[in-house]
Amino acid sequence: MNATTRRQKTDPGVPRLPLWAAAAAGLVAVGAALAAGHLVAALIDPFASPFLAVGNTAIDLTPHPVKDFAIRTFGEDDKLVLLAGMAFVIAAAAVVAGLLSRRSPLPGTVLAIGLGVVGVAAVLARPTLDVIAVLAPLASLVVGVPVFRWLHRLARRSATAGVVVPSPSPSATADGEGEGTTRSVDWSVPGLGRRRFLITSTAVAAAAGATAAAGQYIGGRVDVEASRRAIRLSPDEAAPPIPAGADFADAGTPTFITQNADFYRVDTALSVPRTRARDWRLRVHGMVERELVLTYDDLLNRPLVEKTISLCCVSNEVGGPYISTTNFIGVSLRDILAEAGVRPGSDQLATRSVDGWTCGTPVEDIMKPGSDALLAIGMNGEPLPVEHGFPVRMVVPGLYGFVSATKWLVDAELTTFADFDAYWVKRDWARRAPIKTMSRVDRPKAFERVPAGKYVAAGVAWAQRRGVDKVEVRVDGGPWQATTLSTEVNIDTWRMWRAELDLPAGSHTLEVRATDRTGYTQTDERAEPIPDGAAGWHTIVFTAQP
Ligand SMILES: Nc1nc2c(c(=O)[nH]1)N[C@H]1C(S)=C(S)[C@@H](COP(=O)(O)O)O[C@H]1N2
Ligand SMILES: [Mo]
Repeated sequence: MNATTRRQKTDPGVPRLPLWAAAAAGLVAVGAALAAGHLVAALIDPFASPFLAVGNTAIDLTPHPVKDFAIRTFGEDDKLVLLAGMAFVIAAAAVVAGLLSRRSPLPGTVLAIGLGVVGVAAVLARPTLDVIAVLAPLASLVVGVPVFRWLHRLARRSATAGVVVPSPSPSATADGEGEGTTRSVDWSVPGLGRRRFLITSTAVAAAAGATAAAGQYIGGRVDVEASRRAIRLSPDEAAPPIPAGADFADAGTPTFITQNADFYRVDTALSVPRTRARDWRLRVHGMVERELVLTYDDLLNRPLVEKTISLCCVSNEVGGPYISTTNFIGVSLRDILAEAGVRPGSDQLATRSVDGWTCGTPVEDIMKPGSDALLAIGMNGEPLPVEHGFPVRMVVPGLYGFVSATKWLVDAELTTFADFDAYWVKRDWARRAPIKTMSRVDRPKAFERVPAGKYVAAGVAWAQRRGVDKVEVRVDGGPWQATTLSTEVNIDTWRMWRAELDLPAGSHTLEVRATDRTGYTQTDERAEPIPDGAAGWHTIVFTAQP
């Protein structure tokens, strides 16, 4: 602090910072704060990064219609959109705070402290973070506030550089010599202060970038891919080979087995949890005769079975894409619960992932003979892809993913539906959600133009645990006509259909409905995905051209 800054404080004519400098000071300081927090988080727990913690809390607090909209609109990019949106909001707040601080650094300081407090609260609110994780947002605070004030001071000098400063002797300002020059040294050369501010803020921004990158690198150093690559899975009981004619991919349906890279993904994880197989433990506890703690090797030492299963998401709209089919490799969850000994009265298995997501599954769906409920460790011969739950996830055929398919599984507690509400149940989704019998048109696509005359329409249907017995279509509300079904693989997978249509030129409507093996036929009564799955006939409007 020199005579200059002291005088500016008392001088009512203190010049205001240029807009760009005020905005830059706010932006760079907030960037430095987030970067510092990200690096410290990497050393403790990557999930403690203030940016991620705030994002995760935002996801948890988002009202479900908005979340639903995000999943529907952005699909698998929903998280990217959220992160980008958060970055935008934080940057905008930083710029606004900077602009409000053109005279005094107070508004920016208040914002920096406010952001730090939000970060601390977000970290404390994460169920799976240790208290020590608050060091990360605290690091943001400790860096953000002083950096802002420092940049502000520099910017103020640069602001003063271009204005006429009252000085005891005008010549002193001009030549920088003699009595009274100490207070004009910073702006004796117009533009020097501004250049210094530019250089400093650019350097701080670069350092922040490097710090954030270091945090990203260190946080990702748990080499989960190496852990995956080291694992070889050979099931003791392989799934029967997929028969010829199991799909009509040449007519426009998906392939029967979904490639791992194409398998739909739905979860609340902003950054994918990374647990090495050797670090993985599952605790089975609660209403059991004896607690179990299982390691990955324990699973490998059990009989490994392979089951072909179609998994689908309750947030799928009628006609939506969130269903995929894979050969899951895993161990029988029924056997594990039997070993732990489920105590009478327990009707819910509450499971939790390493990032704190929770799920509740009816015990009876797991314990039914032949339930095929799995602790899955593989998909299509490979260890689970990290985004699909590596090292271990749950799969229960016949139930939507949100009540059965916990990824990155670490905890399983036998409890009751009366005593525990899982993540989505707290957000108004159903406690119990068996998959509804459903069918979808894949060809033609909505509003497609197709040649008039003979035309092959095709799609998929599913009714896990029951099996698909019949799929019918109708054109323009006419009579329902039978379709040809693909070879059935098992009752827990989708089944493809194809139908030869004769289309006059013009605009048409195509509707589809499936009948499952209990004899139930889908009705036209529509239901929204919330609370327990969409219902109704998938309807396509398209045009046949002569
Ligand atoms: N840990 C965790 N597991 C989860 C979820 C989640 O958000 N977190 N989402 C569930 C939902 S809603 C579905 S539909 C399935 C999707 O599994 P997939 O992403 O492998 O297709 O995972 C389930 N398991
Ligand atoms: Mo889901």
